[in-house]
Amino acid sequence: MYKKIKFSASAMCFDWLNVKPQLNEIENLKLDYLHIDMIDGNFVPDFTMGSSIINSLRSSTDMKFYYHLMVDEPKRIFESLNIKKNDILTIHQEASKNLHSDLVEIRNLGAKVGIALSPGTPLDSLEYVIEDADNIILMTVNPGYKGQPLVPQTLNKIYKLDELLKKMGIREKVSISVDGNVNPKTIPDMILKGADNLILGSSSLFDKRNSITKNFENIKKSIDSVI
Ligand code: S6P
Ligand code: MG
Repeated sequence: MYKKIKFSASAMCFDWLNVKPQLNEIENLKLDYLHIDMIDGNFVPDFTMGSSIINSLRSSTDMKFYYHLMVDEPKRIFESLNIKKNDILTIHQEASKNLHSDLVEIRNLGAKVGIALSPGTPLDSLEYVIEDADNIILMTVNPGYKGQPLVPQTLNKIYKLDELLKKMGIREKVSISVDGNVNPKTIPDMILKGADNLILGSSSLFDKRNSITKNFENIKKSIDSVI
């Protein structure tokens, strides 16, 4: 955490031939979460990490895990994950047939409860579940791939969600994550609009032009420019 902003390193953006040193570097920087994207080839047309890779990451680090399930009927795979207290388990509003019941199940597993919205999904869709969440991911790109351009309309969505949570008196309880093209150019506006958990991928922390440590310094500098 830096100036009340939390940081999540997106494991999908690891250089897979160089994972251990990268993981060590991230641990040394004391980032808040390792963000674990799971994709099932159905909700979005690709695949990422399965439970064998994820659970081997789990046994290599004490970092808190922040699961982002881009998976249809996500409750099918809850049991395959080695959930620990203080992990966040986030499912997509669009992917769950019985969203509220799945959120209750996440709570019962001991994880913090997260709901993700793709760029085209309105905030209204959270109306009857928002009180049950600890975290909302506003996708700022369409789910599925790293290195995509920002969907600019999502910036206003951050502001609207921040206002809504304040109006409901639950802003302190529910954190707002942004996911996709989060980097020193986009971060200042995202923070001014209300984002407080930055999911860092190929355009920032894993930008190959610099080391992870140098990239993180640049991310912090971009935060200094606004708060
Ligand atoms: C995308 C996924 C994200 C990405 C990350 C990529 O479906 O949810 O977590 O891994 O956002 O970051 P970038 O900087 O490549 O857009
Ligand atoms: Mg993600």
